[in-house]
Amino acid sequence: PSNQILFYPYLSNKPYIRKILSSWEEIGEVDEDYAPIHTYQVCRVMEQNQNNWLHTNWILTEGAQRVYIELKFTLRDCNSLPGGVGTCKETFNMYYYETDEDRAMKESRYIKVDTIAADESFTELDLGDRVMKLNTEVRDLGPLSRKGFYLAFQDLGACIALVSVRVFYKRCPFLVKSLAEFPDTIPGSEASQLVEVVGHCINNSMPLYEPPRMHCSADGEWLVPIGKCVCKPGFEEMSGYCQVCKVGFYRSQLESSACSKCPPHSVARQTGATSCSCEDEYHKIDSDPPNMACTRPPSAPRNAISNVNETSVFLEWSIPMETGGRKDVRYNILCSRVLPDGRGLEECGPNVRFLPRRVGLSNTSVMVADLQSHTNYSFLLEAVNGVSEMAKDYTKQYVTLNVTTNQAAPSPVSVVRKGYTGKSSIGLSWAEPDRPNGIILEYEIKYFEKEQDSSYTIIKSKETEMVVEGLKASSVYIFQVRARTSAGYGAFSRRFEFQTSPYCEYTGTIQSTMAARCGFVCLRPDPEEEKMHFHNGHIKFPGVRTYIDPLTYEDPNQAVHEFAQEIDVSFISIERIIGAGEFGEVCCGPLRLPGKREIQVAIKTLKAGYTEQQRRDFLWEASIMGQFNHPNIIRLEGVVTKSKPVMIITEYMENGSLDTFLKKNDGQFTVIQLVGMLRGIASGMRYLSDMGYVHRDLAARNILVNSNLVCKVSDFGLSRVLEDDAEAAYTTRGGKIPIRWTAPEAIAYRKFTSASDVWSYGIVMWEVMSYGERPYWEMSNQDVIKAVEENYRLPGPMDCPEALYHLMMDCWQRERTNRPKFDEIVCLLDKLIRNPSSLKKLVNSSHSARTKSVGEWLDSIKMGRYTELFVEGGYSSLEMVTQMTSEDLRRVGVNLAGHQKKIITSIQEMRVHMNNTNSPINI
Ligand code: ACK
Repeated sequence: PSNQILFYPYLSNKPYIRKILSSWEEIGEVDEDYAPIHTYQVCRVMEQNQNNWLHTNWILTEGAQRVYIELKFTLRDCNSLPGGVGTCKETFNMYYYETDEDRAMKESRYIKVDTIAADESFTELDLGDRVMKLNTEVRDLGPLSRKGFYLAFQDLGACIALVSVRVFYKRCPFLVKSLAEFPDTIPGSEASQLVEVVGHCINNSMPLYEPPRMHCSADGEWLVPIGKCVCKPGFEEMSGYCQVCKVGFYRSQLESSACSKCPPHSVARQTGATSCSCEDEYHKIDSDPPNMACTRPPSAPRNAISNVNETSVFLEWSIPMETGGRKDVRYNILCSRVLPDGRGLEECGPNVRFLPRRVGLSNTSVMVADLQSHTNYSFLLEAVNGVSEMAKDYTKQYVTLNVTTNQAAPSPVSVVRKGYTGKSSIGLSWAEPDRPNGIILEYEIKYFEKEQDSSYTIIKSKETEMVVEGLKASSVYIFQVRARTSAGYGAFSRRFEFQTSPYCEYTGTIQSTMAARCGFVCLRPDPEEEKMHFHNGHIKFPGVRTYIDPLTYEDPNQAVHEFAQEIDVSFISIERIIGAGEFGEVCCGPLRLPGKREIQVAIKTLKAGYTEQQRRDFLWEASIMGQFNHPNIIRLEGVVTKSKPVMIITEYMENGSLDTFLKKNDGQFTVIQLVGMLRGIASGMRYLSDMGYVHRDLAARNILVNSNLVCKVSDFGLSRVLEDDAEAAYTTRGGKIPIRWTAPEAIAYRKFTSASDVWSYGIVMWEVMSYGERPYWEMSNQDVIKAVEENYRLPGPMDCPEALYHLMMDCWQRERTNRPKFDEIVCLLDKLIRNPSSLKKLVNSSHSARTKSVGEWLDSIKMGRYTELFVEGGYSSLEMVTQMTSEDLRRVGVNLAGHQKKIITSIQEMRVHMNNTNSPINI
């Protein structure tokens, strides 16, 4: 009876199942819709101290850490109970107990989940109205860690009908999102907890950047997606799956979404292509984007034109017809020089400049500079692009431009330096222009006295140095130099200002007659003559440096090495013998000093078996020559004393000694050329006299001539002059003297001075002007001495300008102080050269019976064809010819009237001339 149920808390009053479980009863009934329902009820509201437990079975958690319990129940309103029961409760308790196995436990071990109260309780009224006031309460449990648990409901005296107990847990369901699968996932135990789950990329897809992740919330919701999967290359996403690309399509990048059609000139022959391959002859480079068409090398540039400006060429062209489908077209230039005579091409060297550059040009023009002037060039113009390198079998397409550069004048000479400076001369030197643009034929030196630029002088030189002569002493001159090539003259250098040394004046007797005037002047006969040597950068100034007699050295060897460079014999090769000197053979050959250009030298040797004295005497000459440095003094290159034979090495003079040279070339030179030679000798002698050196044996045989007709004084020696010169004869006082060349005071009392050298110079002048005639002919030395003593002088040579003869005569002044100085002689000769008309007046005219043969005479009047007839007819000398009449001519065989007339006129001229010059010596 204590279990008596006062009422049925639920609806039905007709339960069809009624099971009494302790205090709780299990009741089966139907709901208002007559659907069967199952409830557990208890209603012991009338009794004290109720403690009624209802247990569930063991419930498996299935791994859930938090489970939810949803209770549906009705609860009786205590106040609505008849009589108002004091013990009536309106709540019940829910407990749980975790275990790993299905083993019931004592209630005391259960843990309370909550006290459950009803939101709405029902009354008698409700029952009568059959209104069901169903409560729903949800509680959760966790964290759970065992396999299962039990639930228990404790009733402490309420009237409850437990209609349903739903136990559940939440889970995040299997999900496919962005091609990633996420498995069915049980959330964590805490409400705020998110369980991170890494997704798995579905077939043919792969993570993009990072594996895809999702977060499973306690509520079973997938939250915070991170990363995603995308289809692999060669596949594309379609309705949530990865589909393979079709033939002709490709997909290369994860970022792109769909398969794309292959770009032009490329193909994909299979499905699933990640790229397309290029058709034949088309290419791609790595940096080309996949959607770019395959490309080809470009065709040749078009419309190429050249524009020549002196030695520069401007090349211009249009872009190729076919760029190959690329934008990276560049141009390369290949420059070749066309060798003459079909010898092919030679690549342009590194000196040719290309502006902006030679290869990889992006513009369609280039400037090619610093080419050689007047030269044929061939330019190969090639277009390339990014795939040219790959297209190995592709025949490159060029366009060729043939260009001939113009002549370009040389660039200006930049610096002019002053060298040897005299009273009337200044030595100049300069460097070749930076850009000669051809072979420099000569230099032009323009100069004028400062502030007198209305009249200027121009002289020429083949060398990069020259001595400008004929200047006023103590005067400032302005010099400018320019170079000439076959293209013409370059611009003049800037102006350089140099001053001459203090004044010199010619005081000779002919000074007044010459009236030679400095001014605008003819060109020098041979600029080589002006050549100046600046040895080791030392320039010797007259008066500053004087000649040192080697005798002042105790040890002659020391003197040699003071003034002469020792040359290792290995640098010399002897090629041939050119003559015999006093001490041994004179040879010639090349000298190759290290670091210097090879030069031809003359080698005087000392023959074997010499005495110590001979060796000393031999080297003496070198000790003297080594002190000189002048373009008209033979230059010493050095000596060989450390090996045998001992040698003296001097510059080589191609034309040998002057007397022989003149004899060989009788009548071959212009007066200006002869005067040029004389001026050179005078210039050398001026230098020697300035140095305080007296030559004592100045004669044409001791002058050497080079290939440019430059005359240089040679043969320096001891008082040996008198020993080794065959011309030297013993005088009454015992010395050996070249009588014909020597001044009377030197013969008489050995007064050798520069003034006596001037006398000898006069004799040399005579030798030169008479092409090597022997002075005083076959007269004996004694007769010569006598004649000179008696004031006889050599007559003017044939065709000798009067001015020159007057100068000779001045040199032969008895009183030596009346003779001109070498300085004055140079000044005068310069004036004569500048004013050639001053050389017109001759002491006598040509056709000399003494010097010409019949043949030469006939040749000179272009009647040489009759020579044989003349000789056969017995007219073998000009003396005989001068006797001929017109009748004689006809008899000889000259029949043409015109020829007869020409020959007769010449014979008449000859007669007149011979009457004028009947004596060899002017007395
Ligand atoms: O008259 P030549 O040909 O010139 O014969 C003599 C010969 O050697 C004996 O002296 C010639 N000779 C001397 N020195 C030189 C030189 N530096 N260059 C050329 N020939 C020279 C001279």
